[in-house]
Amino acid sequence: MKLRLALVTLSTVALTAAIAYGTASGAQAPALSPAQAQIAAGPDIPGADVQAHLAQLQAIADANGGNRAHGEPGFRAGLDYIKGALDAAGFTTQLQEFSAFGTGWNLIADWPGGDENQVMMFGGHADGVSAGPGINDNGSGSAGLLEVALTVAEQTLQPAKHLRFAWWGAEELGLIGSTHYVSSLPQTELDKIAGYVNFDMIGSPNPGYFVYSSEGQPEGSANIEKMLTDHYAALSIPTETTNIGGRSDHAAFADAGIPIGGVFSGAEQTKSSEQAAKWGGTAGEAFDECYHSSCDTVDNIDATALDNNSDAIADAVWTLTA
Ligand code: DPN
Ligand code: CA
Ligand code: ZN
Repeated sequence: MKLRLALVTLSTVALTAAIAYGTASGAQAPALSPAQAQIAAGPDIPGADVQAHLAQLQAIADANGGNRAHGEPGFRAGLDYIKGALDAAGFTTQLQEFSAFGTGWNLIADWPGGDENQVMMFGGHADGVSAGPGINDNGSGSAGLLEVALTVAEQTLQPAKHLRFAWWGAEELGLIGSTHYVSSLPQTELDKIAGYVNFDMIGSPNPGYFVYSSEGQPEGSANIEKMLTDHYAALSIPTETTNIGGRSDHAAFADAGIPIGGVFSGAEQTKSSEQAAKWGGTAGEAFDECYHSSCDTVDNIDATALDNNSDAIADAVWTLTA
């Protein structure tokens, strides 16, 4: 009954959105109205709140030699900012130290409660390259995850599964932090992880809406792909699947047989004219012209993509832990 009502509301909203925004080429993917955002199980995350975290990460980079790279002071300062906010909100946090090209840390944040035998994880990397502040890569995923975690606390979410967030270190040096985390867990603990959803670059300035393909991934990944795809479809935001292979922190989980998924707004690849027609933005230019460079600042963010993808994180957290 509840489900049927939700579906009716959903298709009405989808239809309205399709009429309102049409398929005019060059149109921006719409920001969600509060009514649209409500059709998701998860709450509407205000984009401005995510941007406020990005401004903090930018300021931290500015105060620490211009970056948040592994082995540099800006990395730990950024991680401490995230940890401080989570601690104040009631998360149980832990810094997992590892050493590779110097000392690095993963930040693991557990939300108390839920079935400890079914752990659902959501994460992204907190380090950047040394060339710049790393705001889209991956301040964006880090900030979206943080704001969703703070909303979990605000709403005292009581998920059926146990909810765990992670901010990884040393991704840019070869997925070192996430690989260390997975290899540090005994098989009995790995068996309890129901899934891992990754958010690496979610506010690209010339954005695409990519959902990680479940093809060739562990069984169960298709459910995550479908949930994310359905989220955007309900909002009339077209998506493409992407085979990102081993390019981010889901890889170690996939190698351990854990279901994975994720969302990505594009990096150095060029947006095609077909993609520009459905997503807006500029064909023939990279999704992120500032990928891994000094200009990956707060100005290198599409506010609408950041907001839409943060809402997708929230929906994923609420839906996949239920
Ligand atoms: N792994 C990303 C980076 O940090 O450089 C780039 C990337 C993310 C590529 C997601 C593909 C998919
Ligand atoms: Ca929102
Ligand atoms: Zn990245």
